[in-house]
Amino acid sequence: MRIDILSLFPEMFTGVLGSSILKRAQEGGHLSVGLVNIRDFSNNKHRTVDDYPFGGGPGMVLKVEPVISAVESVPGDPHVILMTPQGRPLRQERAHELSELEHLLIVCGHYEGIDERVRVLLQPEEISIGDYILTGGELPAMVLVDAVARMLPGVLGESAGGEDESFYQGLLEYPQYTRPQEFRGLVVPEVLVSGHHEKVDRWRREQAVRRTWERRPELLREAELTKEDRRLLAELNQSKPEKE
Ligand code: 4G4
Repeated sequence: MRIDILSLFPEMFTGVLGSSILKRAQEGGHLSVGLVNIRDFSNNKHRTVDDYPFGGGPGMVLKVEPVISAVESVPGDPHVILMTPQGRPLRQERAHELSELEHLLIVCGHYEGIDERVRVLLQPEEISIGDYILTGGELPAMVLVDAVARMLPGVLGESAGGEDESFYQGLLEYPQYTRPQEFRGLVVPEVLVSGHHEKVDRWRREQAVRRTWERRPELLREAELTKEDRRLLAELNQSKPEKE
C-alpha cells in the first residue's frame, strides 16, 4: 500500500515512520509513505499558507490553493482522507477496510481550520480519532497510518493482528502474563500454566467478555457472541442489571 501525507510539518512523521513496526513494514515492501510539505505549494513569495477568516473572528484558516495544488502534485488515484474533529470516529473495522485500498492520501489541517472549499473540491472521507481538539491533523494521521499499516498482510507476525483479534472481534483484550510466574506475591492464574489449551481458551474468552461488560458495555451490542458468552452475560446482568 502507498500512503501520501500532506502536512505543514512533515518532519513530525519521521520518528514514527522510522521506528519499530512502521519502519519494518516499509523495509519489507508492505508500505511506502510519501511526505508532501503543503508550504511548498504556497502561491505567494512569503510562502504563507494561512490567511484571516472572511467575516472576522479569531485565528487563521488554511488556504485552499496550496492544499489543492499539493493534492494535485500526487500522481495516481488515491482515496483522499481529511483528519478533522468533525469526521467519523475511527474504529478498527474502518482501519481494516482502508488497509485493503491501494493508495491513501491523508490531508492534515492546521491553524483554526481549513477553507471549506477544500471539502467541496476533494470530497474527502473525513475521519476523527476521537472527540478532542488537537493543534493539527498530524498526530491523528500518525494514529491512522499505524492502525492501517498493522492490518496489512505480513506486517505483524503471521499469528497476531488477524487471527486472535478476529476471534475476539468486538471484545476487549483478556489479561496477559509473562515470566516470572510470581512477582511481589502476585501470581499468574493457574489455568494459564496448566498446559490445558481448551481451558486456557475458555478462560480468556470469559475474561474478555467480563472486561467488556465492565468497561465498555456498549460494545457488546455489536460483538459476535457465543451461547456461552450470552450465558455469562445473563449471569453478570443479574448481579448488576443495566440501567434502563
Ligand atoms: C481540520 C479542521 C483532528 C483539522 C480543524 C484534527 C483533532 C482531530 C484541524 C482542525 C485536529 C481529531 C485545528 C481544530 C486540526 N484535531 N480528533 N486539528 N483544528 O481527529
